[in-house]
Parts: sequence; structure tokens; C-alpha cells
Amino acid sequence: IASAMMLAPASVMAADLTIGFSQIGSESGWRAAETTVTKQEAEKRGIDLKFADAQQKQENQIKAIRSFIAQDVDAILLAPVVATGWDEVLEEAKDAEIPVLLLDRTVDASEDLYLTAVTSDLVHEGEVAGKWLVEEMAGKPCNVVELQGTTGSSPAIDRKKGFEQGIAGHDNLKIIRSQTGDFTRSQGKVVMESFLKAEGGANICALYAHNDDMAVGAIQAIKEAGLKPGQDIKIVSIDSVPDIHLAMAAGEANATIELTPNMAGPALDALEAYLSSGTTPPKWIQTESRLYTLKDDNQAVYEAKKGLGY
Ligand code: GYE
Repeated sequence: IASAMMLAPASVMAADLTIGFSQIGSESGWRAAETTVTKQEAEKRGIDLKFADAQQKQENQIKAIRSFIAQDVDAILLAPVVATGWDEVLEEAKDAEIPVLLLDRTVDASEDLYLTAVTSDLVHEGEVAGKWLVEEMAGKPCNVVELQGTTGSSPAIDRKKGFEQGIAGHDNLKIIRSQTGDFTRSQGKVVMESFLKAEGGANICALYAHNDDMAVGAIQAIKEAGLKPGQDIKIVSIDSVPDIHLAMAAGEANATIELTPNMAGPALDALEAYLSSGTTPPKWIQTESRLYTLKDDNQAVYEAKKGLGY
């Protein structure tokens, strides 16, 4: 990194920058919003952004990174679909002296292989969800089903861990089923249908979904089973996309934890400081999370968010 710093011209203006962005895909409304916002943030800075959509496949992300290296871009933004398998290609970027910045997910790789990671505290998000359910159930017995995010992704690992921490010590809450819905509405619906079939709706008291899109799919399944989402089955999820606030305004979901889609703003600010004045950013730039419940004006939140590219 030091050598890259020496090589960076004293005053690298954003207008000169060409940046490669390896995006996972568009599995959720939140992901679509992140793409929209990232393009806006690059535009604002006069950055030439090369965008690559991996359709959820790590091998496509690795190919995209290699292509960016071949093009000798100034930096690479990477939202890593899963946490493992990045060492080799990140070494290649390092050898090419191209800084890599991680967005919204982390990797199990040595910290010297990326400049910084801009993410929320994914464990904390799960913990907030768990603590909300503890308070909501107030000691009453509650069988919980869990829709996990993409297997092997840092949010799926950390949000599961955080939720378990949040409910620890409250034996009235029991996770009776837990399976991946791959962060999508369609899979969220299919897996929730299988939970309802296996357990019977009467035996399920709450759903914890690692993102709102799976919760929205599950709401459909709960309705088709003749049950009332938000009442017969309490629902807590994460992202705070517009449609979950629409569901909450209708009383069909109960809580969501906001994840900002603007990871690129802080990332590009850190990159510019690094390239222009050699300021090395912290390895983790944490974005804030906030809980929304039925106490909030969810219709107003929906109206405010619906135009932001979700
Ligand atoms: O919660 C989900 C998207 O990586 C934290 O990825 C992000 C997650 C987000 O599919 O909607």
C-alpha cells in the first residue's frame, strides 16, 4: 500500500479516477438501491465507474476484478457475495497496486488485502432484532422460524449470531427452524411455505428474516396459509426497504432495522483522502443502524424512501 501511496500523484482529482465496481447482483430491493446510489455517488465526483453485475456468482466477481486489473483502474469497489475464496484475486490487485474497498459485506482475508470495508455492524443488527422480539413477547412462549441470508455471506453468518445473542437467556423464545432464503422474495416465500407445512401455522409465533425482501415473500406465504402476518406471526427483518414499511403500515410486519444503501459515499471519500493525501482509512468504516417499529409513521417512511432506487 505504501508503494501505491508513493505512486499516487500529489493531487489526484476525482475527475481523473476510473473505478471498477463488482456488484453481487440485484437479489433484493436494498441491493438495487445500493447500485443506484453508488452510481450517483460516482457521478457526483466525476468518477468513471465500470459496473459489473455478477448475478450472485463469486466466479463472475473474480473475473470482473481481473478485468478491472487488466484495465489498470485506479481502485476497485467489491461487495463480496460470500466471505471466503478472495485471497488469490485480492493478492493480484495488491500486486497491481490497485486499492480494493469492500461494500456492505466483509471477507475472511488478511486486512492488508483491502483498503477499508464500509459495512454496518451486522452482528449488532441481529442483536437488535433479537432484543426487539424479547421485549415484544415479554416472557410469553414463542417458537421462532429464521430465514437466513445467502449461505456463507458475512451478513448471514453475523445476523444469525447476533440474533442468538439477542435472545440468549430468554428460554421462552426458541428457534425451531432456520434455513436460507438467499435474500430473495421468491425464496423467502418458498421456504416460509415449507416451514408452515412442516410446523403448522399455529406452532409458529414469529419470523426473523435476515432481510426485508425474504420477509415480504414470507408475508405472502403466511397470507396464503390463511394466517395474519404481523398478528398470528410477528415479523422482524433488516434493511428498511420501502415495501416493508408499507407492510408495517398495514400491520402485516412489526419491525425492521435500517441499513443505509449509501456505502459508496464513505468509501469514495476515504479513497480520495488516501489517493490525494495518503491518509490511510480505518479497516472498518461502520454505517449506522436504526430500529423502526409500528410506533413509527411507516406510511411516511415508505413515501420518503420509495423514490430512492429500491
Ligand atoms: O441486507 C440484503 C442484500 O449485504 C448486508 O445483502 C447486505 C445484504 C442486505 O441482499 O438485502
